[in-house]
Amino acid sequence: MIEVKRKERERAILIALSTGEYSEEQIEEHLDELELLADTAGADTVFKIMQERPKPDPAFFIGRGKAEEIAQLIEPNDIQLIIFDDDLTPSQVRNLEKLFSRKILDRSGLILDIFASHAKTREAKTQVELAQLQYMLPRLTRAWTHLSKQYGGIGTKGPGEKQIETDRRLIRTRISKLKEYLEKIEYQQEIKSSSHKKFITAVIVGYTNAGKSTLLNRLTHANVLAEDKLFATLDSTTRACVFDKNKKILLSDTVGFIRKLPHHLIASFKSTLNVVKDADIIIHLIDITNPYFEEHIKVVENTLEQMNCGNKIQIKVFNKIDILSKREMLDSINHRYPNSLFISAERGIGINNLKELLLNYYEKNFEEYQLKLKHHQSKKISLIYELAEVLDTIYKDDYVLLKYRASKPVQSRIIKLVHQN
Ligand SMILES: Nc1nc2c(ncn2[C@@H]2O[C@H](COP(=O)(O)OP(=O)(O)OP(=O)(O)O)[C@@H](O)[C@H]2O)c(=O)[nH]1
Ligand SMILES: [Mg+2]
Repeated sequence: MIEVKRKERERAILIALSTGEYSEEQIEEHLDELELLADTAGADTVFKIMQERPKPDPAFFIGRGKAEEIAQLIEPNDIQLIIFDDDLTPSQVRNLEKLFSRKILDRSGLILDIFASHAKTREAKTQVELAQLQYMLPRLTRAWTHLSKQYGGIGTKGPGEKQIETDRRLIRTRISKLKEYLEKIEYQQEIKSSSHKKFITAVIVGYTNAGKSTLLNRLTHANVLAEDKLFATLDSTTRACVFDKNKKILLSDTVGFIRKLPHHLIASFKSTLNVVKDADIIIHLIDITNPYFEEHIKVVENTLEQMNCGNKIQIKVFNKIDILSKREMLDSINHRYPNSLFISAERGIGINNLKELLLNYYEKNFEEYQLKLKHHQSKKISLIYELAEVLDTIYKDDYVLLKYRASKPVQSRIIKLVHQN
């Protein structure tokens, strides 16, 4: 990947189309969120524009007239970037770029750009590069590559210009290389996760900036970076959450969700998102102070559905109650979302209730067992080590006593295997 050094922040116009699907207020909120995304990517928003149309104009998305009107704003306001809240077709991008003579980005391109600059590990970098190439492939035109080279900055870093210039075929080859590499990672993770399976696993999911990493840190002293920024986390981190008497579950933090998350991203983040698939419990964390938290809940649930994880045990946990001004909201939310919890991950409020809930689940599903085996049955002894959490091993003259903890299905498996010859 080629990192383009940004000397200064870019100035942007944000544009959303109102087709009647969302209320005006909702679209304003989408634009506010787009502004936050732009800010994270390094752009200052100068204008936010909403255009009403029953459906997008195939050539100019917002219609030629409106586009020409906006073009007048560019020079006097020193605009470098125009960002649309919805995905544009390659031909809309071409037409608008010609008219504006500036870079055009859509929400997906902007999110990909942020992911590219936040990716730290080789895995995250590979996942982002794959998503960027797949996003770019249908948009590869001479005009596009020419313009992106000319402007640089937001939305133009990532898969190097070299590949773009050379050939689409090269990009396709690169895509399959990256896919191969990610499949390898996935395979290694599968091996790792099957050894994890002797523990109960929970994963924290939620809209970006809900406080997931803060909660992981609070429950496990993980020391993961948590900041007031969208997509601070791209990799998942797993740590043990320890209750008393050696009881523990494994807890993971993961990448945040957002509305209109590019589908290429979800597909390429498969190995990262597998922690969600493997989890026994999903902790769905919600920022209660965000006025649009109900829409966020829907986005997260839809994304979970897309990942075929919609039917897992889910605990809804409302976060940031320390700065909630309308306390009376809690009652109505409690009514609407029964069995949900209210916490402040940062201040440590309500954390014990969450721990209790997890412990309850643990105790319901995991029990302690013991088994006597002969010394020469070393294969069976190591099998128990593999499948269960061994708490104690006592060597006697004529037998070995194993004390261990396991889930009921694992225990039936152990009994069956131990009785086999
Ligand atoms: N007031 C308050 N702020 C919180 C609380 N929990 C988290 N925050 C703040 O919310 C911001 C986001 O927290 P993170 O833990 O990074 O959120 P995240 O969900 O991991 O975000 P991404 O990884 O970017 O998706 C940080 O500035 C935190 O300090 C809370 O209980 N109360
Ligand atoms: Mg995070």
